Amino acid sequence: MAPFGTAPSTEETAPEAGQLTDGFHLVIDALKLNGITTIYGVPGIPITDLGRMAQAEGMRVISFRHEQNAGNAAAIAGYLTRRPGVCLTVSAPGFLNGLTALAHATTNCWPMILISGSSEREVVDLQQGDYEELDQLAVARPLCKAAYRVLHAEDIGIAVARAIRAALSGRPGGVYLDLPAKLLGQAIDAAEGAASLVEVVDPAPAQFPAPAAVQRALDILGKARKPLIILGKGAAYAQADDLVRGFVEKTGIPYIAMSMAKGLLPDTHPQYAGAARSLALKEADTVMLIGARLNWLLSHGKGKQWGAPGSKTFVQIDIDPKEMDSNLPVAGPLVGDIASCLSALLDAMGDGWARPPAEWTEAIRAKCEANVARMAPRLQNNNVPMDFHGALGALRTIIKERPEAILVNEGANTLDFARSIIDMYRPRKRLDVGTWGVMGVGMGTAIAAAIETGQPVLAVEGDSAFGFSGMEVETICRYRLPVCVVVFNNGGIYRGTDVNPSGGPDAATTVFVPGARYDRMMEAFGGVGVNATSPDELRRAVNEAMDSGRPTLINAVIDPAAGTESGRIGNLNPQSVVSRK
Ligand code: ADP
Ligand code: TZD
Ligand code: MG
Repeated sequence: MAPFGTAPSTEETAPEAGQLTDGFHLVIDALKLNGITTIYGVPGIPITDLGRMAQAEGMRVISFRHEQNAGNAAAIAGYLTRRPGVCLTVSAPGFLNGLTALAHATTNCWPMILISGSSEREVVDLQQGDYEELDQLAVARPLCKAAYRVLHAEDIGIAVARAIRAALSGRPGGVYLDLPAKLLGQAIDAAEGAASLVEVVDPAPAQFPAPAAVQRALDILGKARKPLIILGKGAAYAQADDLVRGFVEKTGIPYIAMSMAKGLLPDTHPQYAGAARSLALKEADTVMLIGARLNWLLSHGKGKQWGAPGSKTFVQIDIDPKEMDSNLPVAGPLVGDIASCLSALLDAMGDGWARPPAEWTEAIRAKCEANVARMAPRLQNNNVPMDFHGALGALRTIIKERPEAILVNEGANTLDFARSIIDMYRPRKRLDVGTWGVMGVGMGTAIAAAIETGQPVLAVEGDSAFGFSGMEVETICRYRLPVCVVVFNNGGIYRGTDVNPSGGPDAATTVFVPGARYDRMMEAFGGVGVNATSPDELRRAVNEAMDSGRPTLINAVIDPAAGTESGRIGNLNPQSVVSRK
C-alpha cells in the first residue's frame, strides 16, 4: 500500500473537453486517490450504484447483512492499517445501524469514515417526510470526531480529504460524511472534477515531545525503585513496534499489556509481568502508560488493586494532551506520537541507563513463574463437557503454533479467560471488544481482519456475543474467507443454568435454547460445521480449519455451570438493597 502523499495518480488519461463526471465517480476517485481501496457496507437507496461503480472501478466492496457489522469491520480496518476504514450505508435506519460502530471507533481512537446517503436538505429541513428521512448530520455530530455534509460535486474532493485528515490526525477517531442523493447524480465537467480532487499529504504528522518533557520523564523513571510499564492499544496502533521493544528492553522495566496490546512484544518475553499483574500494579512505585488510558479498564488507577492511595507516580505517553491528569495527576506527561516520544526517550537515555533493582524484577519473575506453573495442569484437562480452561488450553497451543493467525475474541467468561490464557506473539493479532466491551464486534472484526491482512482468523466467541453478528457467517462463506469461528456454547450469558425466579413458563433472562447447534448455521451456507465436545475434538477441528482455510464454525460444548456472573467484572454490577420474597 502506498503511503499517503505518494499514491500514484489514477492511470487514466486526462479527461477530454466536454466529458462529464458525477458525484458517484468523484467519491470513488477521491477515495482511491488517497489509497482507500476497500468499502464495507450494505447496499440500498441512494447508494446502491455507488457500491456497484466502486466495484467496477476496482475497489473491494464487501457487502454485509447488517450495517453495524460492516461498521465494525471498517473500525478494525482503521486500527489494523492506520488508514480510515470506510463504511457505506443507506439513509436513516442504515445510517443509525452504522453509527454504533462509528461511536465505537471514536471511543477506541480508531480512524474510520462512515459514509451515508441521505435525503435532500430541502425536504429534511422542512420535515416533509421523505423516504428514510432523518437529520443525519445532527445525529452523528456528538458521536464522532467530525461530521461533514457535501452539497456540490466540486466539493467532494475537499470533503473526502477533510474526512481523512480528521480521522487520522492527533487522536484518531470516527468521521461522518453525509452525501445527499442528489449530490451523487450531479454532473460536472470531468477535467474540473479531476482538478478538484485532493491527495492528503501527511495526515498524521509526527508530534515531537519537548526535550524538557523527555528529561522530566526520564528523571522520574530513573529514580523509581519499582517501575512498571503498561502498554495499551494506542501503542499497538502506532506501529512503532521496534521502538516499543527497544525502549522496554533498554529500560529493563517489567511491563504488562492491555488486552489488544498483547503480542506487541511476545507474551513470553522475560520482562512480561502479565501473570503477576496484581503484584505489579499493587507494588509499583512508578507507572509509565504508553498508549493506554487510565480508564475503567485500569480501575481509574484507584482502589485496592493499586495499593495505597497516592503511592504511585505516573509517566504517560499520549498524543492527546487532554488525556493527562484524566483520573490521577501525571507527573511526567509526554505529549506526542508514540514513535517520536520513544525515539526521543531512547536518544536522551544514552548508554549508561541503570536497570531497575533486581529485587523488584526478580519478585515479579518469581510470581509469574509460580502462577504459570499453577495454571498449567488446568489447561491440559480433557473434561467433557469442557470447561473454559480445557477448551482454551487447546486454542492456546494452536495460536502458539500459528502466531501469524489473528485472534478475535468476545463474550464475558469467554473473553476474560481467553485474554489471560492465550499468549500472543505478534503485534495487532488480538482483536476484541475494545474500550466499551461491545458484544457484536466479532464477525465484522473477523471479516475485516481476513480481508485486510490475508491471514487466517480464529474467532473465539461466547454464544451470546456471537448471536449479535452471527448472520455474517453467510458473508464469510460468500467471500470464502479463512475464518474459523469457535462458539463457546454454555447455553447462555455468563452461564446456562439460570431459572426463572417466578417459577413461570418463560425462560430465565440469561439463558438460551439448551443444546443449540450453531455449527449448523455455517453448513446452511456451504461452510464447514463441527460439533466439538472435548478439547481433543476442538483442537483437531480448529487445526483442520486453519489448514484448509475453509469457512468453519465449531460449536464447542461448554459446561453450562462453568462460568461466573459478568466474567471478571461482576463487581461493576449495581446491588439491589431490597429483598422481596
Ligand atoms: P487500552 O484500552 O489498550 O488501555 P486506550 O484505548 O485506553 O488503550 O488508549 C489508547 C490511547 O492511545 C489513547 O489515549 C490515544 O489518544 C492514544 N494514541 C493513539 N494513537 C497514538 C499515537 N500514535 N501516539 C500516541 N498516542 C496514541
Ligand atoms: N450489549 C452490548 C452491545 N454489549 C454488552 N457488553 C452487553 C450487551 C452486555 N453483555 C456483556 O457485557 S457480556 C454479554 C452481554 C450480553 C454476553 C456474555 O455471554 P457470552 O459469554 O455467552 O457471550 P460467556 O462465556 O457465556 O460469559
Ligand atoms: Mg455464553
